[in-house]
Order: sequence, then C-alpha cells, then structure tokens
Amino acid sequence: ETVHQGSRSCGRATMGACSSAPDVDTSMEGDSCRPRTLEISSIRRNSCLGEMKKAKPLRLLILGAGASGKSSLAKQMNHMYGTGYSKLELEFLTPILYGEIIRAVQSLINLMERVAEEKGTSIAMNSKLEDVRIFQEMDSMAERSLSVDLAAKATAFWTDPDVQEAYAERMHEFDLPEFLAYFLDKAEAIAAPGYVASVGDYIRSYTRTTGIFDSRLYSRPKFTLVDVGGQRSQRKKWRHCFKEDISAVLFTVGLSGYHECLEEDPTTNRLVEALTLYEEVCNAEWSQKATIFLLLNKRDVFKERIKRIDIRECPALEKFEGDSKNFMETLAYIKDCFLQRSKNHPDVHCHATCATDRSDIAMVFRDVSDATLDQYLKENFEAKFALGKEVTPKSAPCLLTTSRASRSSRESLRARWQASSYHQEREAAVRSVPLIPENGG
Ligand SMILES: Nc1nc2c(ncn2[C@@H]2O[C@H](COP(=O)(O)OP(=O)(O)O)[C@@H](O)[C@H]2O)c(=O)[nH]1
Ligand SMILES: [Mg+2]
Repeated sequence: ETVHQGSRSCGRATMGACSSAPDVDTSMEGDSCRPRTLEISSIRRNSCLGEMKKAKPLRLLILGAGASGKSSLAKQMNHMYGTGYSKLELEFLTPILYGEIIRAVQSLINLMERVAEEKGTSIAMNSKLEDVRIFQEMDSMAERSLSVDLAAKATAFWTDPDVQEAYAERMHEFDLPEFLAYFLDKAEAIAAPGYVASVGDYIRSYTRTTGIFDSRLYSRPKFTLVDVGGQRSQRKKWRHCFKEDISAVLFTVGLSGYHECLEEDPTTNRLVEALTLYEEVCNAEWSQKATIFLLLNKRDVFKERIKRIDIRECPALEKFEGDSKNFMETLAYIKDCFLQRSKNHPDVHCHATCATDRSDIAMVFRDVSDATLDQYLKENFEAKFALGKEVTPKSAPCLLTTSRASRSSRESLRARWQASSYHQEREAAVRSVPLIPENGG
C-alpha cells in the first residue's frame, strides 16, 4: 500500500524556518517527486567523503523512552552498515527467541482471561489454553531452551479460532508484544533442533537494554552508534554519553504507545513521556551542536491502531480536530506536537519509520550522513570564506583543506555561509524530504 504523494507532509524542519517552509509540491509526478537531496549529495558526496577518511568516527546517539525502538534501530543499522551478525553470534542469540515465544504465549493467556472475564464466561473449557498454562511459570528472560512439545502446544493454542478472533479484535487495546504473531507463527520452526536465529528474528526480538552499547558503522563518513536503555532508571547513565562530541541524536518515539502507560510508571502516558523527554533533550546544552533526528517509529502499528483507538485518548493529543482515522493527518499532528517542543533547537529533521523496514532505515541513514557531512563542511568552510571564495556544491569539497578562520571573523563568516548558494540549495533539498520513503506507508 502506498501513501498518496500529495498527502505527504514536509519531512524536515529546519527550525526557525519551519513555519515558513513550503510544503511538498503536490503537483509533482513520477521521478521528479524524489527528494532532491539525493541528486545533490551524489555530486558532492564522494569527493568530500574522501576528505573525511582520516577524521575520527562521528558519534550518533540513539535516545528515547523505553521500548520506542532504539535497539531495533541500532541492530538494523549495524546489520546494514556495520559489522552485522555472524552465524556464531546468531547461534548464541537464539535463546532470545524462546523468550519471545514464552512472552507471546503469556500475553495471549492474559488477553484470553481478560476477554473471558468481560464476557462473564469461563475459559477453563478451552483445553488448548490449559495445555499452555505451564508457560506462565516460565521466565522469558532466562529460559535457554524450548521443547518441541511445548512449541507444538503454543502453536495449537495460537491457531485456535477463539484465540485468533480475540487477537484480531483486541490486539490494539492490550499492550501485546509487537511481533507476537511473527514469533508464534514460527514457534515450531524455532524450537526445532539446530535452528539458528536469522537477523530478521533478532531485530524483531526485545531485550531490555541496560548500559551503553557502542557499535561501529563502516560507512563513509564513519560513525559510532551508541544505544542506551530508555527506562527512567536507565537515563541516569545517559550523561556519560554527553561528555564527548555528538554529531547527531536519533530520538526514537514509539508512536503506537499513544494510549498506553509506561512500564515503570503506570500513571504516565507513553507519548506524554516521550514529549517531555524530547523537549529536555532538545533544550539541553550538550545537544545544541548536534543535529536532531526525530524518528516517529512503529508507524506500521500506529497506522493500524488508529483505526480502532482514537489518538485523543492520549492526554497530549486531546486537542486534535482532524480525522482521527487518517494516517497522514494524525501523523502530521503528532509531528507538530513534537516540533513545538524543539522550537529553539537549530537543526531538527523528522522521519516516520518502521525500524524493521530496510528502506526506512536507508532513508534515515542517508539523511544522517548528509546532515553530518553538512555540519562538517560548514565548520571547515568558515575558514574558506575568509579567502573570499564563492561556495557552490561543486566547489565545496575542494575547499576543505585550508586553515581555520580567526575568532573575530566568525560572525561574518557564518552570515556568508548562510547566504552561499551551497547552503541554500541544501536547505531547499532537505525541505523536500518526505516523511515516509517512496515505498513506505
Ligand atoms: N512493529 C514494529 N515494532 C517495532 C518497531 N521498532 C521496534 N519494534 C519492536 O518493539 C520492541 C521494542 O523495541 P526496542 O528496539 O527493543 O526498544 P528500546 O527499548 O527503545 O531499545 C521490539 O520487540 C521491537 O522489535 C517498529 O517500527 N515497528
Ligand atoms: Mg533497547
């Protein structure tokens, strides 16, 4: 399913210029709809990337509340641009999948019990459910194995028509694991002897992150990707990450949590927490030089969920006046709510993403690479302006290697940078980046 081009909203907000930024030209058709960023950058990328070879890796920090998709994003990027995962690693990671099956069955039992309670019926009659009761005593974080017999019972329970009906009808009301169906469909295959997790399995699995994890991306420019835990108790550790220079913050928001409360605080709505945290990050002193990428993640779940649950259930979205079943309208509204909070940050980009979708992440990565290159170029160009040279996309890369400007001339250099054709062309290009990639939706 594709999103109608004309309904896409402007993907990037250069704050300050945000309100005056023109929307995507809806009259454009076919290839000309492609964001201009791609063309421009392909001209200059290669030459200036060469210049950056010797520089040390730029740091990308992934922040966001718990379960918003930080680790999935890190895994996907590591898979696409980093060292990836060897067979040996995946073999070691396979037990995580047993945990996913256990968690899925436990959540389904809860769901069935709640549904039965509402209907005032007993579910003791369902023998398939009684067969999987044993899962309730298992620890999804600790099990190192799952018998073929138990997996078969899980499958029988999962494929039971009552369970399927309850799942289809009620899945959006309950806080069920995102990939419950994916793991239960594969339960018997996963439990079979010798099964090794695929990268796709691993990216979809959930383990609560505790600590700080660095991974290297062997892209050009080189990046160090930093993943952290998102729950309140984990955020104390974030400050260790702020000591070094940060090129970009990838701030993930779990869009689908708009009607749910936090795991660590059942009185706070997930999206409200995300908004507060986002504002804090964007207004912090350490983030002012970084580019912020606001990633409205889990767009796939969100798109289905709004058909059942009104976004106005979220206290922060109560004032929404549009069509609450319209994906682009609701998405644009949420985007605006976030951007309101980052008005004072000089450089914010926004994308709607699904962390398991390669093309989404490719689009984000492209934008991250471009923006960090710009930042790098900008710093280095300031020196060049002192020489009175005009900067164009073509001449930009060649101007990278002269000495730095004196402090006193900085202000005027900055003004000249802003006025340069290179800068303006880039600005125009980033404004046309769609919120969702071409084949998304
Ligand atoms: N459907 C869907 N699930 C997602 C998406 N991003 C993350 N998830 C799932 O949400 C769960 C929590 O994600 P995780 O990356 O561990 O969150 P973190 O706590 O922010 O690191 C995992 O099971 C992920 O597979 C997404 O865009 N769409
Ligand atoms: Mg995590």
